[in-house]
Amino acid sequence: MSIYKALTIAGSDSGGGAGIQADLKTFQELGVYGMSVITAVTAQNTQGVQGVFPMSAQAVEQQLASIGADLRPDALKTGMLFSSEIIQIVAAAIESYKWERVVVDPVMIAKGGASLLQQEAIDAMIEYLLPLADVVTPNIPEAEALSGISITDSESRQQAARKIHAYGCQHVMIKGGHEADSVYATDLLYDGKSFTEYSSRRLHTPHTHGTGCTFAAAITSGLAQGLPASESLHLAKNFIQAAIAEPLYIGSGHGPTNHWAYQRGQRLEGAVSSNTIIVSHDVYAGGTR
Ligand code: PXL
Repeated sequence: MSIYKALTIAGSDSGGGAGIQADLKTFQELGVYGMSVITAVTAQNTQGVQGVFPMSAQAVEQQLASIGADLRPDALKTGMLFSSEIIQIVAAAIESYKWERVVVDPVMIAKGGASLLQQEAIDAMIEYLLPLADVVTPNIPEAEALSGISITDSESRQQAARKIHAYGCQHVMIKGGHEADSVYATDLLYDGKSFTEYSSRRLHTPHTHGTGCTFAAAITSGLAQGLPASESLHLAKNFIQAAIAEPLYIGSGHGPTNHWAYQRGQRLEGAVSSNTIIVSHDVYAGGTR
């Protein structure tokens, strides 16, 4: 049996719901061996972020070198990178070790408003990291920050996707979780040629801490096992839908998603439950078919 290895380069969440912890749980659930390079330590719980402590450049570089010398990842994801210095170190490592199948989750701000990326680092992300990415997964505020386009409707979302794609990545997935639509959450994929929408029933719950990290980690797990990007995105959409549908109800604030839910659902039902059914369809530029 081949052991597929996935690497997360991200921040630690002491509360266990987001960041490195969410990524490693997701990798484990989806059958890939998880490795981590920690860029920052956050002190946080379900109530919010109480502290952010970036690692030194040397500490990040050394972790990357240790992985690079011995444990080639089959895919990797980046999450909280904090500064343009760390972004440049990470991009240089990806290039020099020729790591492939790169998912960039352009993490900027935590739910409560704590900054996880310095403002000037957005330019570094565009210049150094996005050209190396197979898949970039901004939410709507992140897509606006990366593209400079205010997203108000499906046309402006498509424009933003085109602009981000032009920075050099292969696939842009603009996530719809922050959208006003109360019935569906619709993500928009652009691969440089066509648009595809991935819709799922919107789940109304405050327990969505770590959703973005978990989604990107699930994509990375698919890519690590050799699935194409489109199938990895389907897998990730089902994984996150299950994780949100069955919250754990721990902590007094915004609780984490349930990383066990997808595999438990598969075992119990042998198929995706109605919560995890997703609809994907191609979109004609300028409107939905
Ligand atoms: O969900 C974004 C995110 C990423 N990484 C870390 C975080 C958070 C959100 O709180 O704490 C470490």
